[in-house]
Amino acid sequence: MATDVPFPLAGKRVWVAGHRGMVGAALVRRLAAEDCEVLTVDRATLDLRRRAETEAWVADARPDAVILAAARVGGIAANDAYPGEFLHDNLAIQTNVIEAARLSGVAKLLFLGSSCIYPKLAPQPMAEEALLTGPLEPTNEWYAIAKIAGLKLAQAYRRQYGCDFISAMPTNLYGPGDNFDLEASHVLPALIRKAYEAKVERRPELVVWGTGAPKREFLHVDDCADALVHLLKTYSADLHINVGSGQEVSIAELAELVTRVTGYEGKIVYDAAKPDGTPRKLLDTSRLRALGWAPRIDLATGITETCGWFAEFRGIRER
Ligand code: GFB
Repeated sequence: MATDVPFPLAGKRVWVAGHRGMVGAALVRRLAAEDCEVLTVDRATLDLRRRAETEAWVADARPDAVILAAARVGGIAANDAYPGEFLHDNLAIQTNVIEAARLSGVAKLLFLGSSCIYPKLAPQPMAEEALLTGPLEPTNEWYAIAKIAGLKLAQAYRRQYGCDFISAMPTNLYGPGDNFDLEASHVLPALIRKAYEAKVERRPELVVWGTGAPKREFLHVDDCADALVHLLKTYSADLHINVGSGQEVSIAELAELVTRVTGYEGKIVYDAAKPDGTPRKLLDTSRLRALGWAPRIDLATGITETCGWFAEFRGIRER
């Protein structure tokens, strides 16, 4: 069966669900270069956890395509602290949006998952086939279970109803518009904020959670949005597709990189009482590359740009 079925966006109405988030905002920026109409709706107008309201909104808005970037997300601490919300909210949002899309005859839907769907000790790099081959990382199993259910729902709707619903699994993302709340954020925004604050307040130490040994792959959100639009326009099959950069660093290397870019000269210390999470999470992106997509933003450039964005956003003056 052909997987490269063209879905031109010209003249289409494309709903970006979750347009206020880092990924959704990047998608809106990326879609501005396409000849399509981008639809968005604020959370105050529509709570995607409410089924009837979601179905009514979609029926009224009549999108041709949906990119499901709305989700309850967070870093290792937030995932661990709010398992009920991470499981419930994500199950509700994705079930409601996918079912509403089916009922309204949406021609194409792209569901977004995460690289944490794969087993904690999956062979690296992790190919799409690694799904459901072993136990999950406990700190984020609630989120991972929700995301696995979402990709399975898209698959099930393809099979039962013939809906052209596909799924993409992005690696750890970063970039402008990220969440910089130290309790809820992912590692990169946390380190950027900690480094700037430590520098401004002339603190002698910057605390990094865990041992510094875990490795993570990072992809700039603008590269991610570009890959997602590429998949929306060209890919149509059951199998979810990994979206990554191949750029993997240890948390210790990442901390060094961030302190270099921000100019923080104090000491980096490790708080081993905080969890490391999964030891490694590198995606095998051969499929995406074979579909004709490659990343453009290297990690050092992306971090420098994100630091600049954060400094401007927070009104931090460089000296
Ligand atoms: O980015 P992060 O929170 O998420 O943490 P995961 C990655 C690594 O960085 C862990 C370490 O080993 C953390 O202990 N780390 C060091 C820090 N300092 C910090 C800090 O100040 N803040 C944070 N947050 N981490 C999440 C999942 O896993 O990744 C989600 O929980 C999702 O489900 C997301 O998949 C992409 O990469 O461990």
